[in-house]
Amino acid sequence: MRILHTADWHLGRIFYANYLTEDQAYVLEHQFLPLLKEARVDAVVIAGDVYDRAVPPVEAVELWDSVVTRVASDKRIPMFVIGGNHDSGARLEVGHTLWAPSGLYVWGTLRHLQGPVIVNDAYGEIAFCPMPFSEPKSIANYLFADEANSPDMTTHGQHSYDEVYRLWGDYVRGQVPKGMRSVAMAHAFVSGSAESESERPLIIGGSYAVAAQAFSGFSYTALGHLHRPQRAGSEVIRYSGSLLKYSFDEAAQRKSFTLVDIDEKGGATIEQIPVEARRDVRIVEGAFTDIMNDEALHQRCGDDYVMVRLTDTAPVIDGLARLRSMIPQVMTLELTGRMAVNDSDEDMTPNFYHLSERDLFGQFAVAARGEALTVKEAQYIDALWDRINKEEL
Ligand SMILES: [Mn+2]
Repeated sequence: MRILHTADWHLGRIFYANYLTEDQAYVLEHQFLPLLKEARVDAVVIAGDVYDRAVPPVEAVELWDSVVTRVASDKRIPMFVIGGNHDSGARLEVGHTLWAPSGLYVWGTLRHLQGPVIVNDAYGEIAFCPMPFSEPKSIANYLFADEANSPDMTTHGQHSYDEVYRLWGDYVRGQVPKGMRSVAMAHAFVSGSAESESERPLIIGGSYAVAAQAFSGFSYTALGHLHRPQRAGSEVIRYSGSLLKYSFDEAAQRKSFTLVDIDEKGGATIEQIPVEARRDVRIVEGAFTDIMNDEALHQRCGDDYVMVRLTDTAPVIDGLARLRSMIPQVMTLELTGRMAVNDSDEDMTPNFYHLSERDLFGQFAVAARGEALTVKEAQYIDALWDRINKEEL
């Protein structure tokens, strides 16, 4: 059986005031959907964070609707989806009883978990085991709701993810008929894995790390949450990574779809298909005039989302707007040169507190353009200050 594992689509995400829905639609239309046929995918797993937030924009919901409809109705490929910490699980799974007969299985919460869904391939049966994102206390209640003597999984009154997932893993494995191949799906932070800036902590305070052992014994575990594609404690316990780069610290990452081939004996082999995004996310570093004059660089950047790090130690006036005239999608500017000066040379930082507003502005003019205000300019600024002061009163 060939499974396509993906996660963390974050549909409806905003990147520096820019909706990424069109970029997401581009990859899903031009790569994801064709790939299902080209690579002869038998099942799709999405391991959480379908949406970027609990109440996503309409365009994001429409994109989701259109993609799952085509996978289920046109291509007739079973699709297994769990909720992540960005999703509203309850909203995500609305309609699940109607969808399941079409092969679209969605578990946003723990409420309708009823053991694994079993799918056949040429060698026999494979169990797909959902573990949708949930608070550790809810998971503990779900696992031991019917038992009088539930084990104490709390440390200082807090349920620990690690302990809860260890027991949950045991519980889920116990639901898989003996000897059957199995695929677990979870949205969790496995200890030792590498984080990116665009992930949101699973809980505020407390530990949300889970030992990889919670997922041992499955033929494959499809993880979501971390945005960098990576293995987590074993070759067959993996994060597919996010659909696109969602922060500048991911600029150097290669996003991918993960193809997983499960053989007759439950062995899994992995192939990563690089994501072909419409726009890349990149960091450009250098001196302002060099960047402004580098036509080859402007060409290379095209419509990519760019962060510029300026190495200039002198201030650059209106830098962002001027850079955007050459590289349209400069999203943000970092003044690394200025920061370095301020860090290393504390004595260079004058004490401004004794200066009046007018003197301070005069010094700013000198620093910004290398010459003092002319008499006419000074008069104009004086008049402005008078007006501001009056309005404040
Ligand atoms: Mn995520």
